[in-house]
Amino acid sequence: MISQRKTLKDLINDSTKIIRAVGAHNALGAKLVEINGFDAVWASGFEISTAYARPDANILTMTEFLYAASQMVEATNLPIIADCDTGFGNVNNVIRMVKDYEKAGIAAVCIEDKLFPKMNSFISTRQNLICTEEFCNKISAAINTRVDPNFLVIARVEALIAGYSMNEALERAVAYSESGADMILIHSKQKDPSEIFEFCKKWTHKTPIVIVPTTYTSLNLVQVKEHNIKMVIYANQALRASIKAVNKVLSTLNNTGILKSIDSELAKMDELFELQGMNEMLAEEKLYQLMSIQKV
Ligand code: SPV
Ligand code: MG
Repeated sequence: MISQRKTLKDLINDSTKIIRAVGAHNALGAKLVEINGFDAVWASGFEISTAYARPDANILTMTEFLYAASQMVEATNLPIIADCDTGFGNVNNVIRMVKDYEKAGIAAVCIEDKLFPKMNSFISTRQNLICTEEFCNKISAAINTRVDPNFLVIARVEALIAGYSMNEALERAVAYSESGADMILIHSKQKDPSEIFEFCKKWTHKTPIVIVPTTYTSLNLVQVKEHNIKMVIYANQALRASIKAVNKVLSTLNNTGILKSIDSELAKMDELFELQGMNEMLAEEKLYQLMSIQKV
């Protein structure tokens, strides 16, 4: 757990590296992110909410989000970056959150400057921000509460999502950075990356930038590098891919009534045993059987 945090810190300190994180909602999702060679897992509030079939609007509790993120810590060696929405309330909730997420072995938490209860950034209603001072207090509280300095606090700026000016976004990012945030996540819902690029060009602070290019999908890694962006989060593509795949298979099966018609669309059982760690379990079982035979 400590080394998962160290891994993330080392990646941030490596100036040649762009960190690529992928969203997940459970241990299996995190494992698939790892197997496919990405650097970190984003314990996405949107994904976890969707997995409970509940809106991404602080309907789930911190305990449910933390449980999902903790399963990911156990399942992979990758650093887990936990989407903690607004910090689940005010400064008092942030303090509890940091204590619990740090104890669970999470590498980083991300909090956003919206009013609690938050609303997903792609819904056009209720995108209200809290005032800069109050959010700075939340960041200070998070920084002062952490025990391990490698446990990172990411401050997410929602000003562009909420329709505020570029200046407001920059001023907020400066204030959050000066309150001790380790990274600044600047979010945008535009279809092209121009406002993100503008933000990055105007960003003169050393605090590294994180983006979530859900809507500006043409973005490539050369542009990311050119704009000095340190981390890219592909927040929900894995879950969206799986929903599409499951719907396709179930609709074919419903139409044909023959399992053979969907065979080629399915992962092999062996692949699932591998993901479960079945072979390691059987090897261990055998070892302990041998030990007890040797004792008699
Ligand atoms: C999430 O994945 O929960 C995020 C990213 O916060 S977004 O849905 O783009 O707001
Ligand atoms: Mg979220």
